[in-house]
Amino acid sequence: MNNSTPLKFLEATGTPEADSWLIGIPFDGTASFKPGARFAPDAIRHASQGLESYSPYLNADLSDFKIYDSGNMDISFSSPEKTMDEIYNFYKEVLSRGKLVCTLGGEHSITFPIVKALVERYPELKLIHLDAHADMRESYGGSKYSHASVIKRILEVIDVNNYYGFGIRSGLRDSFNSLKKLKNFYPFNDGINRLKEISAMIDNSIPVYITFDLDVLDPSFIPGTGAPEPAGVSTKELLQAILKLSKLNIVGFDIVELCPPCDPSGISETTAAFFTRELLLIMNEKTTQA
Ligand SMILES: [Mn+2]
Repeated sequence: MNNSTPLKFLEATGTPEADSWLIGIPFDGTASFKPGARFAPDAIRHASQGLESYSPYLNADLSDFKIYDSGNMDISFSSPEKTMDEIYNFYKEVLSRGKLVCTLGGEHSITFPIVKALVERYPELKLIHLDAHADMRESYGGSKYSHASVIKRILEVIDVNNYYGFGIRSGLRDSFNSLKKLKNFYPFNDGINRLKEISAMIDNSIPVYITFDLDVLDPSFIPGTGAPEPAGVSTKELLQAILKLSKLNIVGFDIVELCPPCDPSGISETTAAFFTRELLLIMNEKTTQA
């Protein structure tokens, strides 16, 4: 951890003893199209200052919970393998202390080492994947840890029946053919509608992790992503679906692929901060009710 990030996410002013940790991973070392996700964690924290800590959608306030913003991980840029090891080791340690983990990426490759650490703690972990892209390439740009391979790697460490993919609308034919064989693959914008039925699909006692690639949204709502893909859902449509996650036992989530330099308007980082607030509240509320 370095301490060069004085700005915290909204009311995430807790100490390391807090139940929830918010962790920035400023990594974009495998970005295949537009780099810049390394700037996302701090951009999200900055944009959060323009939002309220209270969500009228959930009637909940971040100040009701203890959340520790641990700053950004001090990661290597020399090789993706090394970075993946650093992330895995860090999350193993944090999870051994029983923390819930909210991660601000960074590009999507960071999700693999997090899920690897999580599934060792929660073997029955279910993964909810929101994305425009399949991310099922065996390797890309010379690395099997590319952001374009993250779901391929994850399906090697979790039971494929524990994977739930929503909104995917881009990928190779082979990637779609592989995903279509899975029990819980809900592509295109209709898949986001199916997300509204998630509490009927997953029992509320089972640990759930959400990996939220912001490019699942239409680029007109969020132009600041590393690989924009047209014909996605609106912010409002996605919010309506995400609010339905509140019945689940969420043990962590990440928000990835924000590319602040790709959107000088700042709307994209505000949108990322908005969904971070909603998911933080959803994750913490369930814990409090339990
Ligand atoms: Mn994507």
